[in-house]
Amino acid sequence: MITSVSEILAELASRFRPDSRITVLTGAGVSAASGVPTFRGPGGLYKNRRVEQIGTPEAFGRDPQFVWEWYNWRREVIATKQPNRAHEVLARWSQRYPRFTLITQNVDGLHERAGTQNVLRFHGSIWEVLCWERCKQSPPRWRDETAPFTEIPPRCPYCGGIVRPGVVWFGEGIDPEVMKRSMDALDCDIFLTIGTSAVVYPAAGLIHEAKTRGAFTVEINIETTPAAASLDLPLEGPAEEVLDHIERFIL
Ligand code: BV8
Repeated sequence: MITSVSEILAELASRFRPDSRITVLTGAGVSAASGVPTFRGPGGLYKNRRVEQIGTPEAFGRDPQFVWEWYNWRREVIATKQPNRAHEVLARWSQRYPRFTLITQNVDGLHERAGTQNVLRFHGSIWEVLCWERCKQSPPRWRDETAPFTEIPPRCPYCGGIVRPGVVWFGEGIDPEVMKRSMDALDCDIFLTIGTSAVVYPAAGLIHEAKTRGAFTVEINIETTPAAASLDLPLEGPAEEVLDHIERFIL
C-alpha cells in the first residue's frame, strides 16, 4: 500500500486535539530560515573553531576576549533577524493548545519574539549575562540586549569584574527548574523534535525519554539525525515549510 505525504500529514494532524499534550524540542535549524547560522552546518565554525571548543567555562577562563567576540558577533547577527514561519506556527499552537510546552536549545529568543507561550530555555539566553565571579552584590543573572558591546568583555556593574553570557556551556548543568519542567513535559501525547542534530545531551536524551513514556514522536529536519531511527515519524524537509503544511491539515 502506498501512503501519500498528504495521508501522513492528515494522520498526524488528527492527533492534534484541543486537550492534546504537545511538547516540542527545537534546535538551531528552526532559526536557519531567519538567517541565524546553525552550529554544525555551513557557517557554524567561528574563526575555525567549533562550538564545543568555544562554549566552555575553560575556554572563557583562558580567553574571555575571544569568547565574547563570538557572542558579540552572534548578538549582532540575531538582533537584525526576525522570527520565520516555523516560529510563527509554533507560537500559534502554544496559544491554541493549553497543554503545549516548547523546550528550546536556542538562545536567540526568536520563539519568545514570535509570541510563543510556555517556553523552556534549556540552554539559557544570549540576551542575559551574569557576573563571572558571581559577586554577592549582583543578581543571579540579568537582561542586557546591547548588540554589540563596545567594550569586551563587558563589565559587571556591581563589582567591576567581567560578565559572562547567560547560556549553558559544555560541562555545565541545566538549570534544575528548567530540567524538571522539561522532564514533566515528556508525559505528552505528541513530541516533535525540530531542527536539531540531536547530538548534544542531555537535550537529545529528551527525545528518547518521550518515546519511552509513550508519546507519538515526530522529527522535522532537512537531514537524518541519530534520533530518526527510533522515532515514529521522521519527516524530511525545512521546518518552516513542513510546519506550515501540518497546520493546514489541522485547521
Ligand atoms: C552536561 C551554548 C553535566 C549556548 C551549547 C551523553 C553522551 C555524550 C556526551 C554527553 C552526554 N551527556 C553530557 C555530555 C557532554 C555534552 C555533550 O552533549 N557533548 C556532545 C556534543 C558529545 N553535554 C554537556 O556538556 C551538557 N552539560 O551534560 O552537564 C553536568 C551535570 C551536573 C553538573 C555539571 C555538569 C551541556 C550542553 C550545553 C551545550 N551548549 N552552546 C550557545 O552559546 O548557543 S551547544 C550547541 O549545540 C547549541 O547551543 C545548541 O543549543 C546545541 C544543539 O545544537 P543544535 O541546535 O542541534 O544545532 P546543530 O547545528 O547541531 O543542528 C542544526 C540542525 O538543524 C541540523 O540537524 C540541520 O540538518 C537542521 N536544519 C537546518 N536547517 C533546517 C534544519 N531543520 C529543519 N529546517 C531547516 N530549515
